[in-house]
Amino acid sequence: MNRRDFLGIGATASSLLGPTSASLLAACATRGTRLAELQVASSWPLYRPEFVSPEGLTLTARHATVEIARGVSSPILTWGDGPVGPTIEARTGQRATIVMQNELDEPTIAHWHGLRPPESADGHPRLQVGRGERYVYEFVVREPAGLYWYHSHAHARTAPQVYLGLAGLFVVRDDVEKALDLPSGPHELTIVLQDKRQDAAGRLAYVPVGHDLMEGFLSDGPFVNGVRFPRIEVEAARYRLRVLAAANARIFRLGLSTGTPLTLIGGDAGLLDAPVEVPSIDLGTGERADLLIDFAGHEPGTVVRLRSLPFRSPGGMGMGGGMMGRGRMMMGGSGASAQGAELDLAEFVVTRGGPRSRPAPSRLATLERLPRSSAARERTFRFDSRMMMHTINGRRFEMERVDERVPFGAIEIWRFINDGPFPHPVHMHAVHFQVLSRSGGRARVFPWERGWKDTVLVFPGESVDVIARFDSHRGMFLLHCHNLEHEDMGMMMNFQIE
Ligand SMILES: [Cu+2]
Repeated sequence: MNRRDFLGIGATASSLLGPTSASLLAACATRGTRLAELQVASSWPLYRPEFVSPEGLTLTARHATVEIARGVSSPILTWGDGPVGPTIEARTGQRATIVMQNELDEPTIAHWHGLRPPESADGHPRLQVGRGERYVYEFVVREPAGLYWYHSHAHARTAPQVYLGLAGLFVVRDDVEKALDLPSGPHELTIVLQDKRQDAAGRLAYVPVGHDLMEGFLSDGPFVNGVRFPRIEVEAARYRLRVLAAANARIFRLGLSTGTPLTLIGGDAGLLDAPVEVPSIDLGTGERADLLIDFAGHEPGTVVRLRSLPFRSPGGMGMGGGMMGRGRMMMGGSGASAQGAELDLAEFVVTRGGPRSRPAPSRLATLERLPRSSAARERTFRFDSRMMMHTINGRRFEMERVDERVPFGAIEIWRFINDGPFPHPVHMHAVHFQVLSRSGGRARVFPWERGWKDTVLVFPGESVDVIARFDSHRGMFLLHCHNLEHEDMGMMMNFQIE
């Protein structure tokens, strides 16, 4: 990254968000601690965005001010009325006709993460539109039932725009899912996990400096559906909890304060073949988990916290290779807790008895497996971060440069190698993939990586092989790190399916 870009990020953010001086930030951090206690002490209900159809939908990107905690308002960016966008709900096979109208003071574009629309509807940053302009999307939703999402893919401005609210969920339903009779209606919860910093007045503050631009922008404030540490009232019944990790840089190790295992039924791009019980699930930005959680047997008044459990993350700043353990470790008054620090995200409060829980189905979906032997070729992508540079195979993103050419219909193995000190959630547009293997580092494929995926976490020292069939559409698509600061700073490349 050159110096002009470096200043560019800070300067644009500050014009949107106010003063940036170090002393003010330090003061905010001190007062922010008290603010945080206040906000946690009187938690705010979960924000539940409205459900909308993808047919004839208009999403207007605009500035707004909304309540993000009890008595705390903040300027945000939004595609609807709230701190996350409306939830788009579609059936497999349904046609999406969506107008994205830009009323921001800067360019933007929407990308449908996990869907595989044609190039013209994929939200490549070269398609971004300026204030007062619109972009029209037309595509068929061909994906299986799953939790997908949409977010800004603005050129070098994805991080601030997503952070400030330009993200929403895209739920796809199909007959396979319907036949399973999973918890639905009020017993299906969809949530977006993020972490955010606030200034002394509680307003969202996005001012990345120094290490924020290397590790990514980490914060100590847990936000769920755009609201700080919300309270989610539940019956003593089984729930389907569908989770998107959408922080700028934080990786969540999702678990419950009760220590109850999570029943995992789906991942990024649909259901697994069978449920699996796990103590916790690691989600990097862009990854999703479909869970069953049973509150049956809990007395009214019981509080169960959804939390990110502590884990060791290499690459943390000045902590001998990452911090471990309980509690928060503040980094230089910046209002951040380290990657891997424990963080309470939301609380479920059991308010009354509920219907008797049915057991989880023993079989879910039938998944086609792509064997390693089916691949026509392998390609290697090395992700590295050093000297304020984030690169893939030594290069930063260039808007029009085609870095790889893949024949239409080919099956290929793509190997993602992390040579640097920070984790990278690697995301592919245009395809779903299966994770074949992971060597180095954690050296295994996890249960939540056994279905179709579009994003995979690659920790330092790891090499992860994924396999995909490139048969959605011809055109130019993106491979990138979904750490939003890494992405904005160029850890992204184009591949052409031809
Ligand atoms: Cu990255």
